[in-house]
Amino acid sequence: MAPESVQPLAYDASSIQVLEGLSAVRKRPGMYIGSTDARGLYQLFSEVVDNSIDEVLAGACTQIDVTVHSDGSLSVRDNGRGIPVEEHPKYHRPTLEIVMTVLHAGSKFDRTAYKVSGGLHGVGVHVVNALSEWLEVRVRRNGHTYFQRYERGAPVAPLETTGPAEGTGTETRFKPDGTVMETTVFDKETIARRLKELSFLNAGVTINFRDERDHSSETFHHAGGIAEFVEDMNRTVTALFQPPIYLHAKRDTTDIEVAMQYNDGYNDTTLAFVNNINTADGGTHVVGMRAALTRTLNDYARQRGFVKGDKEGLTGEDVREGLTAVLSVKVLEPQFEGQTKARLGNSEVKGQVESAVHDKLAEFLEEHPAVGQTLIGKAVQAAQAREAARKARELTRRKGLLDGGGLPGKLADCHSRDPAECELFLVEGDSAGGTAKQGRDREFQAILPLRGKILNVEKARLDQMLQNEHIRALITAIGVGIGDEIDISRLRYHKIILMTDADVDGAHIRTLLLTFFYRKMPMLISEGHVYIAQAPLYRVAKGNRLAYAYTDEERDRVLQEFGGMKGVTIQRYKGLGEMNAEQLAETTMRPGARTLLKVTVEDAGRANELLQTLMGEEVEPRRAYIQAHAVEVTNLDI
Ligand code: 0RA
Repeated sequence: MAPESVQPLAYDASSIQVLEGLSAVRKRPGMYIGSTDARGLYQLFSEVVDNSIDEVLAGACTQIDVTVHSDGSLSVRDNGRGIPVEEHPKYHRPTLEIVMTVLHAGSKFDRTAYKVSGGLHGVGVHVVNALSEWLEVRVRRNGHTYFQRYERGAPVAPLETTGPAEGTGTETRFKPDGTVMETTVFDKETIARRLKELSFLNAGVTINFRDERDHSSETFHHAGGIAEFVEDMNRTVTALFQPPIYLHAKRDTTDIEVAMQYNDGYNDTTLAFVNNINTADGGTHVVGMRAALTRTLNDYARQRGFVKGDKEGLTGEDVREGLTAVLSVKVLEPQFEGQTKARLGNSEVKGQVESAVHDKLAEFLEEHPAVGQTLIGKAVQAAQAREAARKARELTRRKGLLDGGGLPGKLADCHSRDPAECELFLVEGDSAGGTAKQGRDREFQAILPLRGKILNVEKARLDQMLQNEHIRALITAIGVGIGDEIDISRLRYHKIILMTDADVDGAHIRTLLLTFFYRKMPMLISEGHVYIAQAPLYRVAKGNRLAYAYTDEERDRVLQEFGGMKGVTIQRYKGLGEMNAEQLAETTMRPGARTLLKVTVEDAGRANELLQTLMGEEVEPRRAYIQAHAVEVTNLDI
């Protein structure tokens, strides 16, 4: 049966099933997309884009156009094969309609080998449809253009053929439904960042992004794939060799790609992806890659006499010092684990990645001895520094600093010993620290004042870090330890709250602290223990009425509520220190009254990148960045 001859919608058994499915999604959106805030909205965008990316993975699509329209809708258009419109064998309706209303196309049609499963990934475009005020799909296939419109997930008319078509492809345009979604405004930067990432991960695809709201557009295309990704990540630092090492191999059905380059810094920045999904918490693929790196470089170093036979070898930390890498694997049936489904669980993948990376890296080093020498030189230096760090740590332990034995003198601890209810405020400056101490609830709120500049951990090794008084106090107060010995079960406060001034210095300290957590205690962030306190910018009073405003817009709203400027006093807080204890408590610290922002891994990553650019050695990108972002830098909003 050709789709044109499908009868008008009738309320038969299958359409009732559709409506029930839709109302289940609309009743509990969180079950399908995690939440209905900006994150949930982003899931809707991801779902639609990932479907087009699946066509790229199938080798059937070369271009994707993403547009945020001025009416608030978003469209994704691809030149893939087009969603099938032919009658579905089971449902006796056009497959397109079934995909849009019931089925999870990715799993039921097996159009590509690599698909995603588990958690929030790949829930099906019918979920997007159910959460949209309207959705329109256009498919080009068999020389025709097909069109169908849905409202809140239900078709408003049968699939129609609207005219002839050249080529094939799918375009989905949807407007998120404000009655079920808390947020309906797409965030341009988040979308652009993901599209750029996808263009690196899928070498050769062209992704055009247009935002009609500000008439901007950008094209992402990277023929060099993840090798260019690594170059981009290293653009603000000094790379030790050019171009990045690129390895590609298959083991069984798993496809493995690695790009890596070392820089003269000390950190390991490895981004890992499974079927184009970022696995921020690592997993078996990352474990396999690390094992391969350690084994291959140790073999190489011994064979060439860089490490003598009886000497202890290079550790994993040694060979990862200054490493920037992207690992991208394609796995047939990925299992995503952990609270945020950001860790790969498939046990077979470890051995596959280890074998592939070992073989290909050994081969590469054979053929590029100069690069091999550079790598080993760097790792041997790291091993020497590790020895120095161990000595420094032993010294600190003897002083009782790392085992919680002696808490730092500056810490005003709380009474409770139940970490789940305890909060640690990291406060900028001794004076604000004093106010916070008076304003806190000492039962469960602890205060640690931090004065002056915190050490930039981007530029310091562990031994140097441990010589810094602030860093030592921070580590001791938090309780989890540092380096290889980190143990999150010893966390003393489940909320660690950054409370800094709303000025440039405050932004700087916040960026440094976020970088510290991102680099040295990343699980505190990924498990949601790090927060930013929101202090008010204004105190607005009129007669016996009083309000605090956290933004300029809020201040204007308050002024309107108060009936204008007459008799109003506005105080602008330049720092936390200008508030008294009661004010600070009631605006910023007391649960119920305050607003806390939970820091995400992405927030912290951005802080880290910003810091690298601002503090990095490469002058040119720093100058360019400061010129381009002059306003934001003074108004850092993380
Ligand atoms: C099922 C089967 C085939 C393609 C698709 C779905 C498909 C889905 C989407 C979603 C967005 N863009 C898409 N492009 C294609 C394979 C059809 C065939 O073999 O012709």
